[in-house]
Amino acid sequence: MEHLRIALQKSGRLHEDSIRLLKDCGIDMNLSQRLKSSALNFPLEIFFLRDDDIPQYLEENIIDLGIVGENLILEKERKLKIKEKLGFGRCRLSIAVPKNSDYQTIEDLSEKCIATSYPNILKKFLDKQQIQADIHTISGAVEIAPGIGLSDAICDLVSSGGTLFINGLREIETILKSEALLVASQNIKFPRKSLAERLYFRIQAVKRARNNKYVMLNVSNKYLENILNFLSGEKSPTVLPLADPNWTAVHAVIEEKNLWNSIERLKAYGAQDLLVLPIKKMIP
Ligand code: PRT
Ligand code: ZN
Repeated sequence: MEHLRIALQKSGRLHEDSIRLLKDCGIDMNLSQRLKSSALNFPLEIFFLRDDDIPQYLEENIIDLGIVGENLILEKERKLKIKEKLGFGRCRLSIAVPKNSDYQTIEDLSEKCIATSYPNILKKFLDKQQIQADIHTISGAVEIAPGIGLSDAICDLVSSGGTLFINGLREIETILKSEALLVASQNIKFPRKSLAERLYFRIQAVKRARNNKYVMLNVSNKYLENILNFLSGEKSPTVLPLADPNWTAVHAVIEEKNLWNSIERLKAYGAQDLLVLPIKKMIP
């Protein structure tokens, strides 16, 4: 039987969340095999690779799907399809300068040297801003470049900002916001294509569930209309009678990112006894 082939990062910042995503999609795998593993309950082979190699393998059709940072996809400029944003591995690609330097804006870096592992993204950005600067490509430890006199500034990934701080650097410009992406080879052939469709369906159900919460509340009938009016912008709520005929239960799906604001509004409109539950899967 033909198997779909997906590549995940072997180790590093995307490894665990990528595995968790597949597990939440109901895929069981044997993690003791370090290079390649077969799912136990889905026709899927999982390859564990360095993230840098994944875009090329996809372009060459050696694998069908991969999970990598958007930063890498934009830098490598391979022919691929972006299928899903996955909501983890969030970071930004920023330009930073020594904290005691006079550089304040990107214009101040004209004719200066910027060290980076992202020369393509940086060049496009500088061209767009019509800034002439010298790009010095290095593959790692970019943050030490100004300190050892290799460059005037750096362009590197930042998440907490701790690395910049420790190295006496300060951000002056964010070029890109990035998160992990599910990417696909441009040319997945049948029957692997229909396996890929099955996996996309599962990933979407997991993503939707992660982005929403199930809220249950009770409301006195005199305030029910307020609550229903407020929730009408969300998914249609479920309305259920309670043992006390003057009270009603309302169940609704609420977006995680607005959750606390919504709860405060619901309370203000007369909701009581609220319960917020995680959703396992959400299938339209
Ligand atoms: O071995 P392999 O080549 O697979 O791994 P890698 O070392 O190239 O990559 P890895 O695991 O460091 O990162 C994989 C992906 O995670 C990146 O391509 C990004 O999409 C994403 N990601 C998210 C990050 C960060 N956050 C991040 N903070 N990648 C790198 N960093 C580095 C950054 O380069 C800097 O050195 O962490 C440092 C800054 O972190 P803070 O928290 O101090 O700001
Ligand atoms: Zn890498």
